[in-house]
Amino acid sequence: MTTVRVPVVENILNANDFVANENRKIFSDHKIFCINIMAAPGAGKTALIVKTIALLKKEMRIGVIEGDTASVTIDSDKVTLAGAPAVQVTTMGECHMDAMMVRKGMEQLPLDSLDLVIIENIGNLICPAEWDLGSHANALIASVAEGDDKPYKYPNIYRNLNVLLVTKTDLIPYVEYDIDRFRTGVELLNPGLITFPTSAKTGEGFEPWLTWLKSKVADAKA
Ligand SMILES: Nc1nc2c(ncn2[C@@H]2O[C@H](COP(=O)(O)OP(=O)(O)OP(=O)(O)O)[C@@H](O)[C@H]2O)c(=O)[nH]1
Ligand SMILES: [Mg+2]
Repeated sequence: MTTVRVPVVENILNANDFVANENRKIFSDHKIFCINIMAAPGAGKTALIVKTIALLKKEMRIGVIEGDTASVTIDSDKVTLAGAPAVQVTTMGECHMDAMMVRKGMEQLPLDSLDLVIIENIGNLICPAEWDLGSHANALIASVAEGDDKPYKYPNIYRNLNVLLVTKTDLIPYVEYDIDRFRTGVELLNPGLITFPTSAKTGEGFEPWLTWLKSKVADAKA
């Protein structure tokens, strides 16, 4: 059987990339650094975002675009409570966000008064990998509770990343997790990928992650 790339799918992706490039330019024109955070459901995206806001909000202004498959405000409420403006974008069951959804979210954020925009993508290790949202960086959160074999089983999402956060490191004593096996799998797919082991529960590992993020925000201002 031969595999053909269906033209209509290609057109949709091309249209998405066009809007994504516009989004990136809008962020850049506002001197905002935008990061797209992807992960499996429950990996700890919101917990990491909330902790990051708590530790950085005195130094910079952060806005969040929260993607969810259903119209619930559970995550955006947590972000608002942490002290950052949050916009809820509902994908109506779709397994990923696209650039148009991000545009709608951007339009509701006070871009003139922000330094950093964080997008929390839909919890999924397959669909989000295909879609450029117009961020400046793609991040993946891989919690230790998911197991050390994920780079081998979900390779695509690891290929187009700029930064990787290994989260819930406080759980390592309680789960079977070989960080060397995990890192070997990542290295095969994305050599030299910058990786930060962190725990949103204990705060362990946040310092290097925040230093990296602050340097990106500073670069966006230059
Ligand atoms: N022990 C531990 N638990 C964590 C950590 N980070 C998050 N959790 C817990 O993991 C669960 C899921 O965390 P969330 O931050 O909601 O995960 P998420 O990726 O945003 O989930 P979805 O948005 O539903 O895909 C919650 O019960 C958190 O308290 C961590 O570093 N250590
Ligand atoms: Mg969440």
